[in-house]
Amino acid sequence: MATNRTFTMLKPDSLEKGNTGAILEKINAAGFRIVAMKMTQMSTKDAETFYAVHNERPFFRELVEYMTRGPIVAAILEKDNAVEDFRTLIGATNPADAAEGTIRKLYAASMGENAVHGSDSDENAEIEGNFHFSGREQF
Ligand code: RTP
Ligand code: MG
Repeated sequence: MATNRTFTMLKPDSLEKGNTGAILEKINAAGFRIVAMKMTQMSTKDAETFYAVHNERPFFRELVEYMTRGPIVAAILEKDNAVEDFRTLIGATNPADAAEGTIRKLYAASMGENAVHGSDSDENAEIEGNFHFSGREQF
């Protein structure tokens, strides 16, 4: 995968609240091209694997419960400087700290339920995109 790609998930709270369309519109308006997308639900094992880097953290079980409780929308996005620009678009992990107009400021309830995921490096974008999508699902 090219390094001008990032990976995102619209987390279960976004789908529960009916915010899927509004969030995708923000992503589109910010100039990201969707190169893979699907609605899916992570199993406990999926979430434990995806978030393995956090498995010693006190919030790990809560995070796995949250991410598995309902469907998500997973997508790979393409744009120049995709990883950094997408992190800017979504805002800080804690919506209380997120800048005005960011997706988390607009749509996230709390640090634990923060609406969207964005990869934190080109390397992780590739790993995470390949976790959810086969090669022939990436356009
Ligand atoms: P993400 O990976 O989802 O894009 O979020 P992030 O980089 O901004 O934050 P990260 O440190 O990677 O944490 C991953 C997710 O774990 C949940 N979390 N809960 N209750 C808490 O203190 C806490 N801290 C983190 C959030 O859902 C966060 O997005
Ligand atoms: Mg992260």
